Amino acid sequence: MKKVALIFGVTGQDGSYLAELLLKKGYNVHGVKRRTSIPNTNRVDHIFDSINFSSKYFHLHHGDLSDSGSLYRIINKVNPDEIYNLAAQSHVKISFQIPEYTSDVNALGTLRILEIIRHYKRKKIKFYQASSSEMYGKSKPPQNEKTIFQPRSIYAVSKVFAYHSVVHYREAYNVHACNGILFNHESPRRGVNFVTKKIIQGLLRIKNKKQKILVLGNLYSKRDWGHARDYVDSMWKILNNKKPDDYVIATNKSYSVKDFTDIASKKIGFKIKWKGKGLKEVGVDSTTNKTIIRIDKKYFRETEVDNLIGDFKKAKKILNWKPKFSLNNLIDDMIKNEI
Ligand code: NAP
Ligand code: G4F
Repeated sequence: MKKVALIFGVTGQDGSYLAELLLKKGYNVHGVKRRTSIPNTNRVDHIFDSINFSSKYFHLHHGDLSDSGSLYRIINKVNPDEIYNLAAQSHVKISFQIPEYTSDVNALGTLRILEIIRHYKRKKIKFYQASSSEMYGKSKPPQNEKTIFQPRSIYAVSKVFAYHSVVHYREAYNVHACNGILFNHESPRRGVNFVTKKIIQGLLRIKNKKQKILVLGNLYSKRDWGHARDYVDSMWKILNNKKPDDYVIATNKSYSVKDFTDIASKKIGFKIKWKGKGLKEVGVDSTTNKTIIRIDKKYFRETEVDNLIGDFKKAKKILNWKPKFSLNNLIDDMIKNEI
């Protein structure tokens, strides 16, 4: 009998890679997509037959984390062995603008699924929650499973709620529920308004004379960037370990947004000279002497997370997980696919 997995957020970056991984492992994969006015399945179209709305082992269902009835209906219909909750309003900056919606989907959405699992009678469902390094906020690096959460955005606050709900359902109701505390991970499928994708897309468009300037926010925050392909592998390992638990998934290396820009621009064929300070700082292409990068305060956050470095020793020891992609390989992969 094939195992059945249900992925909330299957149309997102991670959901699409996870669906591929589970199909390769022989699962029957069901995914939940929300209703949108234009198609939102481009990341899974290659495995999904859009005319029949399903393929042999891959099926899509309409649902929404803010709609308990849809969650209940889908879980009952699919009768899954494993649920991966990757659905979220996942943009930190946007959570400052839509805090109530972000909390409803990310925090209460997770609780809604857990509550259905708690009362589910047909089998014991395993549950994976997409927790985030953003929860650490102000806590000094390196961050591990014991580091306290000091969230700096409603996105992070909503993820802290979801994290603790998972721990609570595990302890109070014996639900096999796990948190993957994933540090930033990117890929060719990354959303266009996250900084890595924006930098690579912007620089390539400038190179091809389709865009004149790349406008960024804070160049000095540091992130621990891995590849989404490596990270979905950890999700499966976390959920399929005998004892349900919580794990940090990271590379243990951190680079600033400026470092990332420098590495990517060199690979694309620019030699950037930085001039000026603060909002007046600019990146000048040494070959043409043209300013190709400038700063705008609209991309700054009211409160920033300055430095994230994940200590993934626990995942290495217990799950035998470690990242395969370096930052260089990640940037190469993103550039190659963008071209
Ligand atoms: P993503 O590309 O933004 O994907 C988010 C997914 O959630 C999409 O499929 C989206 O649907 C869906 N979604 C949004 N609101 C929904 C709702 N109300 N009901 C149902 N589905 C909804 O994010 P990602 O980068 O793949 O990240 C996956 C998860 O990991 C998220 O929970 C994120 O917060 C978390 N996380 C990400 C990172 C990272 O660096 N990537 C790190 C730590 C944690 P549409 O396609 O229709 O928008
Ligand atoms: O790419 P970002 O928007 O990612 P952020 O805020 O770190 O969040 C991502 O990682 C989290 C894990 O830690 C996830 F939970 C979350 O769902 C998401 O996937 O921004 C990275 C850094 C920030 O410090 C931001 O201030 O880049 C800085 N930045 C500078 N200029 C910019 C820009 N960010 C964006 N999005 N756009 C800019 O123009």
